[in-house]
Amino acid sequence: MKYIRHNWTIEEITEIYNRPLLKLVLDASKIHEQYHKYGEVQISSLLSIKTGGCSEDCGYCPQAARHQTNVKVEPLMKLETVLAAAKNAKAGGASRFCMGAAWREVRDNSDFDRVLEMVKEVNKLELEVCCTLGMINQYQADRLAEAGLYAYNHNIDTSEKHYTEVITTRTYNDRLNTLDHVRKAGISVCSGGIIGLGETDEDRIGMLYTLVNLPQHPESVPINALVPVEGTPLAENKRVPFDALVRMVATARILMPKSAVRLSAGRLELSIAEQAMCFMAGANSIFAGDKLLTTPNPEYNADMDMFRILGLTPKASFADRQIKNKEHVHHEPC
Ligand code: SAM
Ligand code: DTB
Ligand code: SF4
Repeated sequence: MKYIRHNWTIEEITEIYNRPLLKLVLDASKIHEQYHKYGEVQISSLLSIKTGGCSEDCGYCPQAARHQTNVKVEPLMKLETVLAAAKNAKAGGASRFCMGAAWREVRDNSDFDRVLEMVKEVNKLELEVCCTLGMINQYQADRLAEAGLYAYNHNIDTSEKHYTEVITTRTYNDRLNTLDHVRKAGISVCSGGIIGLGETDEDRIGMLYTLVNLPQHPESVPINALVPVEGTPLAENKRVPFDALVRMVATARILMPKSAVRLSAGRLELSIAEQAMCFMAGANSIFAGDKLLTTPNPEYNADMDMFRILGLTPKASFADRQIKNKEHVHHEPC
C-alpha cells in the first residue's frame, strides 16, 4: 500500500497539481485503475430535508438566512416524504442517499429524533445512507451511528487560510472537530470542498493537504464547483476554468487512491467531454437528479445518456455488494 500516505508535503502536492494536464490525468488514471473498477461510477441522490433559514454566513450558500435569495424556508420534512424520495432514488439506480439540512449544528430535540428515524428507515432500503446536518458532537455522532448512518458529509470547503474570507461564523477547527467525532463514531467520512470561492491554486492545494493528512483519508471526497447564486456574496464569482476542476479531481485521486472522488455541484456547466476527463482522472461518483439541495443539476435522462455514451456503469450500494460478495466490514478504511 505504498500509495496510501498521510504525510504528504505541500511541495509534493504542488508538484502533482501542476503536472502537464494530460500527464496528470494519465497518472491519476493509472492509480484509479489499480484501486477501482474503471468506468464504474456511483449514482448518489441528494435531498434537502430542511431548507433555508440557516444562521451561518457561508458566502457561497443560498440557504443562509442573511442572504436574500429565492430559497423558500421549509421545516424538516416528514418521514414518509423522505422515504418516498429514497425509494424513487433507488429505483433510478442510486446506491447512496444523502439528506441535507440547513442547520449550523444539530440540537438534541425532536427534529433530531426524526432524522434518526429517517436514517433507520432509509438504511432498510439497502442504500448507503448519508447525512449532512452541520456540526455534531460526539454524543450525536454516536447516536447517528447507532441508527445505522453509513456516512456523514461535512466539507472543509477550502484551505485554512482562505476559510475566514468565506465564513466567519465558525472556524476551520470547528469543522475538523466534527470530522473527528464522525470518525470516532465509526461512520464513513465524506469531506471535500468547493472551487471557485476566489481561492488561489495554493488554497486548493492547501485544502487537499488538510484532507490527505487527516489520521485516515475521508472515504469520500466531494469536489464541488461553485454554483453562483443571486443574493449571495459570491454571486458574481467567475466560473472556474475546467482544467482546475480536473486538476483537483486528479490530485485527490493520486493522494487518496481508495477514496471515492465525487464530481459534485457544478456539473450543469460541464460538457460530457469535460466530465469524461474528470472520470478518467478518477472521479467515480455523481449526484443525479435535476436538483442538488436548492440549485439545478443535469436532468436525470441527460445523465443516463452520458453513462451510455461513455460506457459508465452504476456502482451497487455497499449493502448490495455485501449481500452479493458476503463482505463483512462496515466500510473499508482508506
Ligand atoms: N449545513 C450543513 C453544512 O454546511 O455542513 C449541510 C448542508 S451544506 C448546504 C452542504 C455543503 O454544500 C456545504 O458544505 C458546501 O460545501 C456545499 N455548497 C453549499 N452551497 C454551495 C454552492 N452554491 N455551490 C457549491 N457547493 C455548495
Ligand atoms: C457536497 O459536497 N455537495 C452537495 C452535498 N455535499 C451535500 C451539496 C451541493 C449543494 C449545492 C448548492 C445547493 O444546491 O444548494
Ligand atoms: Fe448553513 Fe450549511 Fe449553507 Fe453554511 S453551507 S449557510 S451551514 S446550510
